[in-house]
Amino acid sequence: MKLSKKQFKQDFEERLTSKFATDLTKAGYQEIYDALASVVKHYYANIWVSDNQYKDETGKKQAYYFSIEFLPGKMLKSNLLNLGMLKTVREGLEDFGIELDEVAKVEPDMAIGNGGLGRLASCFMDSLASTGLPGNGNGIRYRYGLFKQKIIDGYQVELPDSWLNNGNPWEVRRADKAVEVTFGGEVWLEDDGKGNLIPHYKDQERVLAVPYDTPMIGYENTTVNNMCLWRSEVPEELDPKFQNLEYMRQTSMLSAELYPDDSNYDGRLLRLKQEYFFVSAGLQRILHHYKGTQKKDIRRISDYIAVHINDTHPALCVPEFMRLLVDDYGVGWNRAWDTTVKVMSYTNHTILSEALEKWPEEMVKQLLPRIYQIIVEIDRRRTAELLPKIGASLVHNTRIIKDGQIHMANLSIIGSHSTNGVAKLHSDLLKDVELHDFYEIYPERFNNKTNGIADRRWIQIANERLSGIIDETIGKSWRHDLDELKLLKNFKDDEKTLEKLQKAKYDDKLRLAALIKEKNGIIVNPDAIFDVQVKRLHAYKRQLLNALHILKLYFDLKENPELDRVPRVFIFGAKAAPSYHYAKSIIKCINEIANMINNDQTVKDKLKVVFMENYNVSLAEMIIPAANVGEQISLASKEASGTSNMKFMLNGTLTIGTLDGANIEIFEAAGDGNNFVFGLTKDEVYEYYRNGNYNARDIFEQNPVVNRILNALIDGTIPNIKSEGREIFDSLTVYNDEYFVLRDFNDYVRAQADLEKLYRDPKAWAQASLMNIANVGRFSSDRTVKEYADDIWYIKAKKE
Ligand code: 7GP
Repeated sequence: MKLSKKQFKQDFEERLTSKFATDLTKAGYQEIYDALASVVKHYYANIWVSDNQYKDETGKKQAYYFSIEFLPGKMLKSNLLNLGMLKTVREGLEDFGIELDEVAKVEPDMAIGNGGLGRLASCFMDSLASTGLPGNGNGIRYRYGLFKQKIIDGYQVELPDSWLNNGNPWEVRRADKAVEVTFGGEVWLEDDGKGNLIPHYKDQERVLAVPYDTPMIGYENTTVNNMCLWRSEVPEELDPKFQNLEYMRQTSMLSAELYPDDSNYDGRLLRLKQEYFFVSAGLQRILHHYKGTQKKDIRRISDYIAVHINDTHPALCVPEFMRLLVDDYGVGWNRAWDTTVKVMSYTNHTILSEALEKWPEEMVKQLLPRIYQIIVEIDRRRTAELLPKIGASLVHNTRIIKDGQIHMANLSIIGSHSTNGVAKLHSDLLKDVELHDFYEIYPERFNNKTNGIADRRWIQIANERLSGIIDETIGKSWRHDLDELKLLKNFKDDEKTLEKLQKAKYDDKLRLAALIKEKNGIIVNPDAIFDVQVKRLHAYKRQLLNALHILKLYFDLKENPELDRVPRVFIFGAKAAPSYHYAKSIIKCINEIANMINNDQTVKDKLKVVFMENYNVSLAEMIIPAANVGEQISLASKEASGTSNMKFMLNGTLTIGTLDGANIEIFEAAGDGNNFVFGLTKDEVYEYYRNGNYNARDIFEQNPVVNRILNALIDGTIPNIKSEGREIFDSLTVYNDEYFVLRDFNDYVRAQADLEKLYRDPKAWAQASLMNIANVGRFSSDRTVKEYADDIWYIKAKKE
């Protein structure tokens, strides 16, 4: 959008005064931020309106991405960038003596998601809009986002994230579009005399679902999609039975908290309620809109609408869509089923069995009686149809209702036309192992969609310096098409370009070093290798392997302080799930190891360890550009894809990693020698599973280095980790090291040494870094969403 600096300054000043009855001399940052956001909203509002009109008039097919989590981070700069006014606004504010980056700090991180799955959903939102694809989000507007992490005495402490306290300037509350979602009560079917079974209800609990729309603005185009988030409220006219405080409390709880504590029955029930709540509200709105604006035959809806089930949390889309079609819109069962399967598609994001959702039949029956009936009917019909064709064992293994549980992945696969994994290796594992029985029955439904990242946020916003250098070197076309970065390959031997890249990295390291000093009070050496592991804390991601290697380096230096070592700064960022005890013990150990090492004068600045608290999207934007090395060291087969690996690659960071998830595709794309690969392969891991012959205790006893390090966990060498050190020691030596940390240790040490060797040759390192950037194109989520659009959703991009 064309906007002059003069116009902007005028609009901004006026808005500041009209909104807050103040002026530039007195306004605080919160007021400045709100006024600025409000001006920006004014700029995009018309584009949003026209794009909605365009969508309604053309009636083109749209996709709806149902996700119980989104992790957008801050939106101010990304909206400005996408509207093409970042520079103008920055300069306009500068004229007033205001720093845009200071204003941006006021915005809370929108964190209504936990990690990879939620962040991917937000990358997709950005990419859908930026590629002109009509694709919208549907989720929950949690009052409290992901907890804020504090580190106190080395322990993780969780604080509530009340991100809405100062309002949210980007959202629009659409009270007119509220719908009702119902729970519990009784349902029975009565024949209407024409042979149709009509459901009748009694004593249902009604909840009002109010949508809040947030625009998803495309990058320098005219597409604005919608992320619709639902808030639960008490309906105005309430049955007397529900006019009590407990009901009010429960209703507001529904959209209060991201992932309620699921260690007790009430917490689990609440989670199931949340799942149905946003599914039902979202589908109702889609259908109202379809009937209202398009006036088309409901039986042709699959030509106009695609609904995506992001992991199994929205799996109730399948029976709810059936309910709406059959009960509310009078479509016959067979036609409705055919339509549902065409409309729905499903992505699996993990093979870890604890994440495969199942709900007790009884719970579903009581909370969602009609949905339960429909699931039973889907299961019954399918079983009757398939038994004669494929035999009892395959049918049994793939049933939706089994052992008193409703299996949500089974429901998702059966009720949709597409099931995909998120990287090649992961999709193969789904076909060959985890979901093999389904693959036998529905081979055509299985496909791969390797993840990607919204490159605009992860380089144009996070790393303006590097972006500028790339512009100078190859022009700006890469900003619209990340594949264009391949032009950088022509500069692999160009000393000037390599120097500039090195300088940019160094400056980003200085920026991070300053932040580390401010937040952690630790002074780090910017010439050191910045070696970063940032992601959720989980045993399979093996932060522990990283920590054990740090201990090795430390003991080496203690023994020989003059050792010729490239200085290292190890940086961690990780939240542990509040009830995940073992993960919290690892955080405590890392922090105590950091304390011990950072305060030991003998290692000087050759080794530092920094745990940055409250890792989130904004912190990632500071840390990732400054990384020389990114750690992607999960046990092969466990990380479905990973996406930080792609963000690092984009920022010229070299990866040290296992042959897991998307690492494999990254190593392939970057080319041999440009990253550091180690560890067991997926096949070797499965070989151990088959033979049951892994023995971690042997390694502990026979490898003196491992022995020394593990003993340090329990012999008082590392202060203040008496119970945590013991817990971790036992997990490795008594409980046989579930994630093969000790098995991969030696090869990890070897890869770390290779890495250090390459770092001593700055030119070779810079070339490898350049090759990572140059080959990152295919990891743009623009590519990923285009594949979803072409192969799964059958939606088409708007032509500008
Ligand atoms: C994550 C996977 O662990 C990660 O490998 C992947 O990159 C990401 O999804 C996006 O596909 N999974 C989750 O965040 C998650 O919550 C459980 O999975 C359902």
